[in-house]
Amino acid sequence: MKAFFASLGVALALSAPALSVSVWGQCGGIGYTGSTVCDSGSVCNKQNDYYSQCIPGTAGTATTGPTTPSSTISAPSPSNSICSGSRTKFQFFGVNESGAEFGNLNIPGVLGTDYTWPSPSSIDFFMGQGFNTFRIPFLMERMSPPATGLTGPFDQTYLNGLKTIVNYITGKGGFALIDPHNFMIYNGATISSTSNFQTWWKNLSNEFKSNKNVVFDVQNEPHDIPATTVASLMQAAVNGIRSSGATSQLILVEGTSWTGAWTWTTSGNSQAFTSIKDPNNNLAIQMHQYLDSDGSGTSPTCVSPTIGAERLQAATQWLKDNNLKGFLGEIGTGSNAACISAVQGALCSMQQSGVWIGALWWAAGPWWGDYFQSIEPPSGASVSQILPQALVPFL
Ligand SMILES: *[C@@H]1O[C@H](CO)[C@@H](O)[C@H](O)[C@H]1NC(C)=O
Ligand SMILES: CC(=O)N[C@H]1CO[C@H](CO)[C@@H](O)[C@@H]1O
Repeated sequence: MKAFFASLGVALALSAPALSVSVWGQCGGIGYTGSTVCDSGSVCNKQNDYYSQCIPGTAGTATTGPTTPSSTISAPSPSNSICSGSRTKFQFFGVNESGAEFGNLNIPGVLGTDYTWPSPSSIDFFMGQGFNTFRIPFLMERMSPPATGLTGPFDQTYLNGLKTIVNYITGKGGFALIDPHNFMIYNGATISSTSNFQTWWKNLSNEFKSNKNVVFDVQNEPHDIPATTVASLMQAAVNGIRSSGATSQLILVEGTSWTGAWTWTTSGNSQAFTSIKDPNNNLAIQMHQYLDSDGSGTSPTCVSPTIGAERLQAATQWLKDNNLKGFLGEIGTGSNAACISAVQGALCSMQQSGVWIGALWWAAGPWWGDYFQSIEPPSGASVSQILPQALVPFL
């Protein structure tokens, strides 16, 4: 595999400047060295300083500016050279916005030292690209201080921090996922009381019930808990959320085994989650998928250029068979040719299937530094290539 990519890379590098660029291909941007000439019938359109793309049209018909790609490919069944055939657009497409869950060893921790909230300018950047959805991880121990527990009062300062960023997003027409990023562990112990967990969600959803653009993400990545136990906790939360009066919002439930898509049908989740019910009928199954060898998202090396679609295949079939909708809450990779193809393949297979309603990159957030999956503008590692080549084509 290594040798194959090395020689393919050389071949492309040598031949690219002599050829014109096919539609949807890159034709300019900082650091780009390939051809700037588009195939006939398409024109080179600047999206940002890092990326210009060949889009259908002739000089004068194509408009410029960062929102062009989304309006250009927003036809009901978009088709292009990256992903052919009939596709269903994602209703929700965006990024995770990390920060408030940082410093989890320091409870409650200090705002600005141990944790932070997402930057409004980052939200603006992604909305300018045409993205509409932001997942906001936070810690349950900061929201509900351990001294008074899951059924006690919320920390008003932390709750207000969450509300501020949520309102910023939804005020601009975006969707905000409220994500207790606790792996089903609260204050050092696995959550086992469905009743307390239900009360916690009933109380929290009550705070957001008047905002229809809020999405309730019941719990991030439970693991080392039987799938049936996780499904019971999720069902209790769904019932709690609806009983608070939050009846219109989308709810996302996650399974055990870090809610991995590639292990969905072997972890027990596929059996445990077929009977999940939402009294208000607006629920999807959130899964996560990384494309490195152990599926953890800790290596920038992807297994192959086709691993994305391959790892989603069984879960997609399960969603179809059970008439359920999926939501890919985390996908992330390194910025290299194999990974770009693998992400394109994953998102393409999802849109072709019609059963996935959304996808989010892991992760934006102000404190990632040089993390290889950071998509925080202006210069996170995933901004220059992944964003334009593997995400924007799926708006
Ligand atoms: C949480 O819900 C319980 C049960 O409905 C209620 O007794 C309690 O006052 C609520 N607490 C908060 C902080 O909303
Ligand atoms: C990319 C990333 O941070 N992924 C995290 C997702 O969740 C798993 C499970 O806890 C973490 O190990 C990963 O670091």
